[in-house]
Amino acid sequence: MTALPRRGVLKSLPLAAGAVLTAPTPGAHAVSRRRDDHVFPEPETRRTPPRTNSLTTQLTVGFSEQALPGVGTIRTRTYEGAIPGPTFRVRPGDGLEITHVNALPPDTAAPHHDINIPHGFNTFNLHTHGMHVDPTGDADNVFRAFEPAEVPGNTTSHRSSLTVPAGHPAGTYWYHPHHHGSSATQVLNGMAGVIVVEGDIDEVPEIAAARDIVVCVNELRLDHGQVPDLTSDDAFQGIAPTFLINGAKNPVLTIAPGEVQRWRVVHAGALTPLSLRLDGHTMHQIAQDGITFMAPVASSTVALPMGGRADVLVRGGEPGTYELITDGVDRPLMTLVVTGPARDMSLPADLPGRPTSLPAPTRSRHVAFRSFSNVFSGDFPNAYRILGDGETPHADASAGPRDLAWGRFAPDYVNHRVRLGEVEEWTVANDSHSHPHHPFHLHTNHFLVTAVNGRPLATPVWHDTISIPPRGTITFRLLAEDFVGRSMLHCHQLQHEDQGMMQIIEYVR
Ligand SMILES: [Cu+2]
Repeated sequence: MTALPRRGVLKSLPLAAGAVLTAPTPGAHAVSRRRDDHVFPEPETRRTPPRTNSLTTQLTVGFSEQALPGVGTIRTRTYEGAIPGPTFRVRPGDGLEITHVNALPPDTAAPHHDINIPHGFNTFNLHTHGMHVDPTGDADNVFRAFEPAEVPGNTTSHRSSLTVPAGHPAGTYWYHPHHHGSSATQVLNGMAGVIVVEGDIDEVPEIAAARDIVVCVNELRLDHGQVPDLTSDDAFQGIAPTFLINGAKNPVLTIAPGEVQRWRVVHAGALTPLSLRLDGHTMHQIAQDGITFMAPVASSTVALPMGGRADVLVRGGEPGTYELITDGVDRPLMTLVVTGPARDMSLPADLPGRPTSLPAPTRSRHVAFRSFSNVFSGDFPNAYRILGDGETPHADASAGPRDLAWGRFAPDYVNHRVRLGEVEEWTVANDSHSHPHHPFHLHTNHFLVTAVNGRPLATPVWHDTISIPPRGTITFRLLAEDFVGRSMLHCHQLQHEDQGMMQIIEYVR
């Protein structure tokens, strides 16, 4: 039911001397890299082959050159020479085996003595954002480092091996690098891709009939066709965001009057929250962060923090041209053209959603995201900290005044131990003096948001990422399940994360 994947890519060139970007992995779908302005671009799709239960694939990371419609030629770090990287489609119970080839040049930015000074811009790893999978070993383990070769032109190879649990929710997830010190730089280069877990929601008749469309929003910070490395706190300041949808600026999607489409909107950005509106249309949200609602929720605005996803149904209105816009960006992100013979498709009334209640909590925690401007000397003068219960005593005592170095990420300090099967209530505050946008993201388990600014929600909502209102709070219940080991919580303004706004949460039995 989906159009053949095509990409708006003219060419993909390795720029690291001798680093060869490989052809698509054997077994993956053939890819058309021919540019076609009349077809809405969609990322290449790689799915679990029929009659197997494992998707085996390769992701090569290198500098590549792409000519993007409406943007020009850019040179950035990419997965497989494309923005976004390929979409993976898997089912509950599947394995996901990825060979990562690091074809980036040697790292020149050696680690600083302070781990919270950005570094290692050619070192990456893999995070499967939102997925309920093992956070240790070769799975969704963000403590790993896939370093480049020391000799220019050589590559290194690394492996991820994940199992999607049999009961994993069907929905929309994504992957991106999560190496502390380089995650903001790499995501702003366009390193991100979508993961679709197929399952029950796809069999709802109205949804099965709808065209299934990935809408991946990448946010680049382009300066003369390149994205600067985060070598100072203001490296991206003064560079306007370039938002791409599936690698194109303002692509055109068509829909028939009365046709229902399902859009999997992924905010694969790092710095700027989205507030999405579609002219002349209501969006009927069916899932948040990969978790299906009990029934569609009609809204005129869908707010997505960096890292968040919303699955929405859109029903084509009167013939005409409409824009998908977000606050603070002059150009439309995407244009929707309603055209062609009318159809009479309907929206579902009920969905196989996850129940929005949890038992009463037996313990509580309070944490606060707090940032200050211009408190340190050097290129990184701002302090990005997480305080409250479990705060890190110090990440680096020599980084500045003890009170402001306090509360920043330390790779060996466990901030929270959370017991499987025990319901907790967390309150997360944003009491920053500066930098208003702090999306809270938890790895491995979703959480059930029950209140914002202390006001209970009529219907709690499952999230893995949520904006903490400036000077406000969110309250959620957490029931950790299935997986033990060290995992992460952090700010998904990734520049803040690279500079220390992150904690370790250990799930224990
Ligand atoms: Cu932040």
